[in-house]
Order: sequence, then C-alpha cells, then structure tokens
Amino acid sequence: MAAPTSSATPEATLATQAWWKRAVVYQVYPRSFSDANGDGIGDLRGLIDRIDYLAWLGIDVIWLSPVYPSPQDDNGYDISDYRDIDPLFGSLADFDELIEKMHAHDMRLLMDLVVNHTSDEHPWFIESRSSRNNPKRDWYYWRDRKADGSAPNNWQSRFSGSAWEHDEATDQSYLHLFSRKQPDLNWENPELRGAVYDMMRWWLDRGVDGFRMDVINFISKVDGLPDATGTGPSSDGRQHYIHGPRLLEFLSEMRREVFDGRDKVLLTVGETPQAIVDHATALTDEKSGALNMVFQFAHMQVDQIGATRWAPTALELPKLKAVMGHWQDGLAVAGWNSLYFNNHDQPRALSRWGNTSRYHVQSAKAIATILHMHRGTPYVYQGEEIGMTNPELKTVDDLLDIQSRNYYLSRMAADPAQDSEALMRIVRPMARDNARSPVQWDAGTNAGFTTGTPWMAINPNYKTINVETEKADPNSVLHHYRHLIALRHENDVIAYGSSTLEALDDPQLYIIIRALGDQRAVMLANVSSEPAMVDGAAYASAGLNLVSSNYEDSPRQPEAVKTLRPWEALVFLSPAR
Ligand code: TEU
Ligand code: CA
Repeated sequence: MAAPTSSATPEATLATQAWWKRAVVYQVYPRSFSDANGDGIGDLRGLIDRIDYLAWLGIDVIWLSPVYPSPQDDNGYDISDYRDIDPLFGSLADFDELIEKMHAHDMRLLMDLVVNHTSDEHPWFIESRSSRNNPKRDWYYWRDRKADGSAPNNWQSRFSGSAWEHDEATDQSYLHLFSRKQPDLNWENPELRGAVYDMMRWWLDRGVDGFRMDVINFISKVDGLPDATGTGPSSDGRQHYIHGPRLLEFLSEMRREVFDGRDKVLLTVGETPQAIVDHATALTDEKSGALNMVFQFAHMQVDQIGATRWAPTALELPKLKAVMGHWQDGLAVAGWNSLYFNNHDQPRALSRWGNTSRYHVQSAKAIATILHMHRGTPYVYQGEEIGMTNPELKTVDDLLDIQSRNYYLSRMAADPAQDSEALMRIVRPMARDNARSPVQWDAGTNAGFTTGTPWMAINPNYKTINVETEKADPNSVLHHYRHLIALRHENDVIAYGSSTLEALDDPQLYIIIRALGDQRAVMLANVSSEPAMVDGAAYASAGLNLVSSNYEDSPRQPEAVKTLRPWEALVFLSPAR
C-alpha cells in the first residue's frame, strides 16, 4: 500500500484537532446492557450504575442505541415518540441523571437518531395514513399500486418481502425499506425536515453531545421512485436511495439548522451502508461536509459472497487488509474514519474471525489490537471488551431479531419441505441476535445482568467471561482493551499519525506502520492459529520499544521478531509520550 500523502497531522495543529479524533466510543444496546429493575430488560438506571466502570475502562463517548418510546418491532429502531424515553428503559428524569453523571466524568453522549423512518405508531404516521388529504400525508411516501395491482415499484425491504405495504383505508401503499412497521419519512417535504431539526435541537438543549444517524445516506430517494434494475441482492432498489441526489443538500441544511453556532463541538457519525470512499469524503469533509465521520460497511462484507449477509464465507485476510487500507488512505487527508468490527447488527468479530476454542484470549486481544492501531475513532461494542462470543442460536425460536426471523420464515415459506437445521446453519453465523445476548457482568446468577428472567438467554460461558472476573485478572481481554485505549490517549502518533498497511498479500500477517513527526508505532500481528514468519527487522527503527503484547516474553524490539506465535499481536512505539 503506497504511503498515504501528507496524512500526518503537523504537530503544531494537534491542539486544534477536534476532541473526537482522540476519543474512544462505547456502544450501549440498552436492552442487553444492564437491568436495574429486574424486568429482564436493560435500562437507563442499569447504565447509570455502570458509568464508573466505563470511566475506568477509559471510555470518552457513549453511543446509546434508541431508548425512545417504541413498539419494539425492531428493538427501538421504530420510534413512536422522538421526545421521550420508553418506560421500558426509564424516564426523562433518568436520562437527565445519566447525562449529568456522564458529564461529571467528562464523558459525552451520542443519541441514536433514526429519521429515515418512524414507527407506524408514531402520531405523524397515524395522521398521515388517516386520509389522502391529511396535511401530513406527504411526510411519508404514499403511492398508488400499479394497474396490475402490484406494488408501486419492485423495491425489496431489507427485512424480506416487498418494500411497500398496502393500506386499504386510503387504497394507497406506503414505502418501508425496513419492516412494515417502519414507514419511510419523505425528506422532500420541508415541513418534515423542519420537525426533525426541531427535535434534534430539543435533545441538544437537553445536553446531548451529538448523534449517531441511522441509515442517514438513505434519506434522499431518486425522483419517481423508479423500479430497480439488475439482478442479485443489490437489485433491491438501493441504487435509487443510497447517497441519493439531495443527500448532501439535506445534511448541509441540517448542519446549518441544528449544529452551527452551538457552544460546544458536537460529534456526528452517520451510519452509511454501502457507502464508498467518495461518499464518505463528501459527507465528512471538514469544510463542506455535514458529518464528522461515517460507519462504512465494506470491511463487514469481505467474508460474504455477493455482499449479502446470508452467504457467509471464510475470511481471507488480504481482502480485509485491502478494504481497511483503502479506507485508511481514502480518508487520510479529508474526512475521518470510524473504526469498528462489532456492533448490534453484526455477529461478534471474535466468533466470526477469531479462534474461540484454542486461542480465545489471544485472538480477542489480537483483533482488538488490530482495530485500535488504525487511524480513526475506535468503537467498542458492549461486551467486546471482555471477549464475549456469539450465543447459541439453536432454532428459529432463538431468532428474536426481526431481520433474522423474517429471513428464516420467508425462506421456510418459500420451501416448507426444507430441513430447518440446514436453514439455521445459513442464518446462525450472521444473525444480528449474535450481538444481542446480555452483557456478562459477573459469574453469579444471570451473569449479574438481571435479577429477573433475561429477555434473551445469557451465554453459558459467562462463568469465565465476565467483567468482574476479568477486572481481577491483569492478563484479561478487559485489561488489554483498557491498555489499548490508554495508548491512544497518551500517544499522538496513534491518535493522529499517518497509517500504512504493509504485507498486504500475506495471508497471516497484519502489519500497520503509524508515523507522526519523529514518533512511530509499528504493529506486527499474526491473524491465524499457526505460527507466522515475519522479518521484524524490515520494520525496525531507532527507539522502538514493545508497549503491547498478548503473550508473555515477546521480543522488546521489532528487529528481534522472526516468528509470531498463533494470534500474537505486538505494538512497538518510539518514543512513548
Ligand atoms: O441498520 C441499517 C442496516 O444496514 C441494516 O440493513 C442492517 O445493518 C442489516 O443487518 C444490514 O445487513 C440500522 C440499524 O443499525 C439497525 O439495527 C436497524 O434495524 C436498521 O437501521 C433500521 O433502523
Ligand atoms: Ca429493566
């Protein structure tokens, strides 16, 4: 990989760098994080009780997945009231207490902003569907069916089936890119946009420090909503709504209406499925862009055939390195990368790419080291820091997520005679449920998650994989994450330095060089369960010393490294500051 051009931030401007370039974000999926009232579902009080733990870990920002009132059809990503807290999770008073406690710990809160769609139980939609001439009719996409009675176009929902639901009462169909209980908002309507901005300001006035914006690159659809063309999973209509014609216009308007002139530097991160580097550069350019960073998905699809979730294949490391390097270089000068391997929509990376049977701790630490040594803002998904793994998803009864469940049921409906276990073998590895088993806090009842009956089964491995046990073990995955986070906080070269990936074609080695002025960081990692040969001397330079390893007795300098043990991941730094 060619060294990126002038990506190192001159030392003089470091102090002017936005706070979030040195930050580490922790994602909380509230229903699975910590339950304080014993109903088996995580809540805000449970999160408030764990803020001290997250501060100890070194977390700067919490991205809180939705806690708004919701029918929970998509676990809160179907919002029925944007200005309240669902009683399931607590109250606005609890929320205010959470904000106050976080700010007292110098931590910031990102709310999850879901404005590509609402719940069908949101008052806006209830009004909109009430009649064709309701003032809010145009706040959503209503269209007549085609003359032959088929849907207005051939777009498919990302949760299986048509992206249109017919409403007999007004004899029109409404668009839903996700579930039929998640009607898409029509961003062409300026009144709707104004209502969204007003709501965003309301949360900022309440003390929120920014937003994670759900599928924000879907909000501008191509005029006329034309039929999708082509074949395969990408012919579901996405060509007509990903990074659509007015996206930059809408987000620039949002920036002006909501963010400009605020008395604090906010953080905005857009979730942008199928975004390419050019999209991200346009969206996150510090002068003309509207967001600070985006979640791209390219690295989450390197082990999927045809980029479809339901066709998983073994990871080929060079493919991952090529994608990560492409994004490191693509945003080296303008824009900024988010860094993640885990979230609530992805199976646990440790189960997906690590070796949980023979090298559980080593591979968990290696995967973490690789992510945190890239240039960008790292995101830690709850439980990742202790090496949590995919739970057992035995049968369709264990598929509680709408996407997984809909897919299984739609495939079974298409071929009722098929073997259910064969179908589960397809769904199991990539089901979003894999990320949603309750966080494992201790080795006690229900892993300390709840005193009630957990909404989803606790992973049986909680006896050894839990916060309390690992906090007491300095060699645990947890302490390794805490060390990686501290390395970023303490070293400009890791926070701001240029990044260059080496040995791109090697099937075992992951090598990253970071540089900033006279500072260098070198990571040598073996992403395999076999020993790997490496010419450490090729990456040596004066003053490099070992600052992180997942094995005892690793060499202190890179030139002494000839072989890496299975999953051995080493970081050398010079001079540490
Ligand atoms: O996910 C957007 C998205 O990309 C979905 O298609 C999902 O990631 C899918 O698994 C991709 O294969 C966001 C939220 O993160 C997700 O939890 C919601 O279900 C979805 O939007 C709708 O709000
Ligand atoms: Ca609860």
